[in-house]
Amino acid sequence: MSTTMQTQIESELADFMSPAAIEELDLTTLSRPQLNALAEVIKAERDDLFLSRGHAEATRCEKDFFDPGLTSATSAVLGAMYPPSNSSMEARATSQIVEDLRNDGLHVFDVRLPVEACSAIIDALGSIDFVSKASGAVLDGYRAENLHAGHGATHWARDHAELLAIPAVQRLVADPIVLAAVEEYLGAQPVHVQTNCWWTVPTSRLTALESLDAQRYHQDREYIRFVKLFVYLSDVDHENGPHRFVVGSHNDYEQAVTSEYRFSDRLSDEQIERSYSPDRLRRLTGAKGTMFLADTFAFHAGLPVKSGHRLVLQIEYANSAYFGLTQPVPRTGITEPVLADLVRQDDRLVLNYDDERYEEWHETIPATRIAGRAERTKRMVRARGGDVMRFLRQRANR
Ligand SMILES: O=C(O)CCC(=O)C(=O)O
Repeated sequence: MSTTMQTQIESELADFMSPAAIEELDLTTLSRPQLNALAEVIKAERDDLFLSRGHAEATRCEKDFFDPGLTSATSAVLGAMYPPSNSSMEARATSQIVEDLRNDGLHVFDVRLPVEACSAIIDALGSIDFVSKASGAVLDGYRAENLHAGHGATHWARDHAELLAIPAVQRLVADPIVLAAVEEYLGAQPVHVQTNCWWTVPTSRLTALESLDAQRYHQDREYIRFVKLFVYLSDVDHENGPHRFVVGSHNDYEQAVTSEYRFSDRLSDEQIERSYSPDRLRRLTGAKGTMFLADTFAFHAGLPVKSGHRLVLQIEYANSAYFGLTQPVPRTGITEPVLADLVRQDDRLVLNYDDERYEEWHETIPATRIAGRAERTKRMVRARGGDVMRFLRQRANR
């Protein structure tokens, strides 16, 4: 049965891969569900199936992507479908970044985003809606009076399109060095899948909300292979909740987990400290404008904020939009030539830029959907006669 599936896949791959490259994939090592998963991705890419998370769940292949063998094979196929276009000059300029990402899963840039660009972004954030993760409250802008108004630690930009409308953000998304490094690291032309921004403040409800606020160690598994550009838009020292990252754990995460581990599970600090030596536990402090690229398949977490607050901008790239929860953004409003040119060329980078899908998303997913998630949890817990905070605390400590 699997042999038939394997032959079928191999004959499809023959359209764009050499026999030697197909042999190198060694499909014989993949189980039947994994072959199914690979066939699904090829089909999704060919048919332009975009938001296929439901699809992936329906075929139960999502969990198979936690297997590095399948991820490598699929990434190699994506690399052959969308080969990187780097020139040798770019490759030289980005080789250290790529090497750091391969070895450590992390590269901290030795230059910061210039102060003027930070200020331009921060000014624009003053009139962008943010949503409190804990309460679902919508706050009208990153402003001093809103910092603590959402009753939780973390507040997210509601609509990625609003962030992408900021010219300095557009320039970052299409920054030639970042793009060349990401493409080389992913081994395929990247898709810009997310633009995020959030601020975090101290809260007395930390323990219960740490999990929800990504402040406990976890791995991301949003896309087949992906990498995130973090930009600090506030000064971040040990008090302001620096990002924590377990260097190299994208390569050896298995040593920290048991066989019951599921990719969305949170790990305690003690679990991580038992599995990795202190020199592998990085805390990323840095002045406003600090930038780093991180493969967050590695263990990572924010540190709860003790004082002040932290403001982060994040841009995510993936080798495929397959099974991502990608929020679409419109093409209209891309004004910066460096990104507008890629839109005009219909580059794979802007696959998720689509006015029609954005309109649909905008109409059907208002803030209430995000708020709805918190409301649903509360209703569920209350219906069982439970206490919401106790439930969240238990979940966080699981
Ligand atoms: O806030 C942080 O530093 C953690 C962010 C995080 O978990 C993520 O971007 O996947």
